[in-house]
Amino acid sequence: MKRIGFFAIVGRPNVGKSTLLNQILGEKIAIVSSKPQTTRHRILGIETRGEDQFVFLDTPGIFQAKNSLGDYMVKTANSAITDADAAILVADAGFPAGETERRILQSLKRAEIPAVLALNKVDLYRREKIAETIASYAEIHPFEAVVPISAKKGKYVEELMAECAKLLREDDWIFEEDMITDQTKRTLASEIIREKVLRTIDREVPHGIAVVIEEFREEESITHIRAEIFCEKASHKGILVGKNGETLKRIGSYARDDLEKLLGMQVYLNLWVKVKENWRDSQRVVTDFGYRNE
Ligand SMILES: Nc1nc2c(ncn2[C@@H]2O[C@H](COP(=O)(O)OP(=O)(O)O)[C@@H](O)[C@H]2O)c(=O)[nH]1
Ligand SMILES: [Mg+2]
Repeated sequence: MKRIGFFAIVGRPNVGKSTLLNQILGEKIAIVSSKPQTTRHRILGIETRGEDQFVFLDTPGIFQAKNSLGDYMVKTANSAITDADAAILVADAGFPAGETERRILQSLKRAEIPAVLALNKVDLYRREKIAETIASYAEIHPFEAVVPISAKKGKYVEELMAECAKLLREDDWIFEEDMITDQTKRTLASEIIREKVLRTIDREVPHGIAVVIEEFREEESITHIRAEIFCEKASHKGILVGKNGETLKRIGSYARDDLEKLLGMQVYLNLWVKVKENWRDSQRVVTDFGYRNE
């Protein structure tokens, strides 16, 4: 008998939700950086094992939105919760539940969605500290299970999967057995480029970045990609391009490595930097850049 389950991966920004999803799938489909609010879209990851199909929804973290882009991200995260059969709350194993976690747990309770708690980054803390965190969470919510993990090191992720398997329901699968995501190559490409900007550049610049793929042309042994990187200020453009174009070159070759892995062929990558003043405040531009709720 086939089984399926939809799992929303929720939690505050930067706790390791996207890292966990990539680790489960053994493929990189969600970008990861040390900056909060890296994930903007809802990302679907599919893992099919034997008779079981797990569908994961990686979400932008839940936070206080300050502009139109933030509104889109928080809406996306909230709608993933209501679409799911169960939730995986990812939280830092070194801290007790905060305001954000409590709010998420309230909405899970309201929607009557069972939750598994994944206490992440156990590689950073002592056993006693982790035990304290487990106890503090157990007090505030009836979790189906609490699993300390290290998403980055791939530790105890199988234990977490075993707990998720208990929450599957008997039903037909929705996706083909070999499908791992619903994202197009184009979207994955623009996300990879955005990840490299996030990882290359410090300060406030990366938060105001959007990447738009202008051309994506696959030939037999090479893919041509032309992308525009939008930033919010002329001064940001200067930082992105760098002296003699060096920073942009670095971003480009870093991105090309991953793109070639993703596409399994040579990539010709052409990057341009453009300024669109304060685009995150404009509902219209945010939508144009592909951030729209159905
Ligand atoms: N030490 C440690 N760092 C982790 C772990 N999992 C994720 N991280 C790091 O935490 C940061 C945020 O990860 P990300 O997956 O983008 O978090 P998200 O915003 O919740 O999706 C990145 O720098 C990751 O490398 C872990 O198990 N241990
Ligand atoms: Mg993320």
